Amino acid sequence: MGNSKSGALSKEILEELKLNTKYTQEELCTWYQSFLKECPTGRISKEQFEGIYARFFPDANPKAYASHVFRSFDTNNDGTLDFKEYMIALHMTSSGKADQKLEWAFSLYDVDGNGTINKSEVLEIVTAIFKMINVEDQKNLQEDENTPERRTNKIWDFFGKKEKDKLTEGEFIQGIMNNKEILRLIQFEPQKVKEKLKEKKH
Ligand SMILES: [Ca+2]
Ligand SMILES: [Ca+2]
Repeated sequence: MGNSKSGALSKEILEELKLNTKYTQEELCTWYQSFLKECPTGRISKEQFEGIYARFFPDANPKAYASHVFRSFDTNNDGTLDFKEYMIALHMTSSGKADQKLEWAFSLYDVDGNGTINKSEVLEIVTAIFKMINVEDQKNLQEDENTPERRTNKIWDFFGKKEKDKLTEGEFIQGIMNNKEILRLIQFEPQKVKEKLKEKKH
């Protein structure tokens, strides 16, 4: 309920972010100032968020992926990212702990948010990831993972699932812990995103 024009971060949010991210108070306040400069309303719309991705990936089509990432971080489901949601997103995609990242990955792949992942949800996210990979890099992919369908089949087989089966969060996380190949196949090089975000803010 703080006065958005004061430019100060509420103590509550500050404490929560200090608990849930690796950032210090000083860093968080600095981030908040640059956040307000970019988003004077204190909220990022889905279109703005997609715009950020579009700037980072000028040679790709990141819109679909960005919209899924946006959904997964809009935890109160109000159609915008506030500073807290944004910082959690930034922390998670860059330096979050492995188990936090896997929980986040689950919510990314659970497109309809019903608590399980089916094969068509995997295909939807993998298709969005493919739009981020430039054509030259796609040529270098292994044959059994060089289209969204093939990669989805491979992931689904790794999980030991049949066509109509579903994955629970526990199965999803355990499956990835047991097989690092799955981790490689389900993600889009978050490291690169992190570096680009850093370049932008500093
Ligand atoms: Ca929100
Ligand atoms: Ca689902």
